Amino acid sequence: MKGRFVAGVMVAILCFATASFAGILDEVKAKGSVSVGVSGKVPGFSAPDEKGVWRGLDVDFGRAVAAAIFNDPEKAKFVPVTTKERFTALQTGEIDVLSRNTTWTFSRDVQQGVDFCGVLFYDGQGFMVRKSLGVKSAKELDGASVCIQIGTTTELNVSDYFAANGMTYKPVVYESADESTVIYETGRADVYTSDISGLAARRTSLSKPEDHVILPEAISKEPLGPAVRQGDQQWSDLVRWTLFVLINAEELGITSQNVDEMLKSSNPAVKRMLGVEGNFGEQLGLSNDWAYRIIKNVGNYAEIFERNVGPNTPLKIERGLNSLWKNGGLLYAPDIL
Ligand SMILES: N[C@@H](CCC(=O)N[C@@H](CS)C(=O)NCC(=O)O)C(=O)O
Repeated sequence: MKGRFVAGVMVAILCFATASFAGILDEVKAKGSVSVGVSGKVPGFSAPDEKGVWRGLDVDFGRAVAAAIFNDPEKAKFVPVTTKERFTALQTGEIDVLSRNTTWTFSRDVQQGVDFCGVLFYDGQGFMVRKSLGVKSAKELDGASVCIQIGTTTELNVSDYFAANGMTYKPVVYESADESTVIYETGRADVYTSDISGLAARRTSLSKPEDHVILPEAISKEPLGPAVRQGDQQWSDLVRWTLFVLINAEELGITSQNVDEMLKSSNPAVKRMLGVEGNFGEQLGLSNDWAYRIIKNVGNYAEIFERNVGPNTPLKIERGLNSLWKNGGLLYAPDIL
């Protein structure tokens, strides 16, 4: 009896151990797609276009992860999640990766069971107002009504900023982007506050974008990046190194257009990245051409940036902080060595 009990316990332990070894990558491979949590309402970052095709920087990051695993960016399945529910969606396994203009903060990293995998877009919080108000600086916003999305870093930053400047404001809170547009367009709030990239995005969806101005102040740091559930190192490494591939590919001059040519490069860094030398892909649980697949299917960081948010898009965002370190920006990725 005792022997049977011990054997039963052993089987249970083995099953548990096997189950816990089947990490997210194995699950993703088994289901044949990666679930990517996005906003869905931030043009340039994540939103379906007029044909229903998902577009945006956050979307393309999800596609890069799918390309690394499946050599097929279409294997990324986009799941809209609200600001409030995004971390729960990650913890419950509803999504495998969160790629949703999400700021890396201490409490999210340490308390919420979330692991940030780097910074995809360096941003700051700003303010947008109607031009007709004649406001030129955030310091002139004393007494204003400000629309703020709940479950965001925006809430605390705005309260800190007004307090630090001895000003008051009337918060008008909302849960979804659709509500916010109505609140702001109908004049229930004087000011719209969010990440500056989010303001540029929201402005494109207003009835007369040219009637609105983004004020010059950035009142916070908003390092926006992809996140995964804490506790699966292999998965976290895969997502982190997907981001590093995008950045390093730009630095090495590898693009979706020249990547086949680059397979013949004599530069050792290029050879390692493209899997011509070494077994870096295998070490991640992927094939050795994982980075080639990312670049071929989705492009490098510059291509993704220009296509979705750059000066030739409706958002018209300059590279600025999101330039490579060599060009005076903050994009700096460790090497594949
Ligand atoms: N980066 C901030 C703010 C993110 C955020 O809330 N952005 C808003 C404004 S751009 C948004 O995604 N709205 C669209 C939506 O909820 O679908 C955070 O992580 O808390």
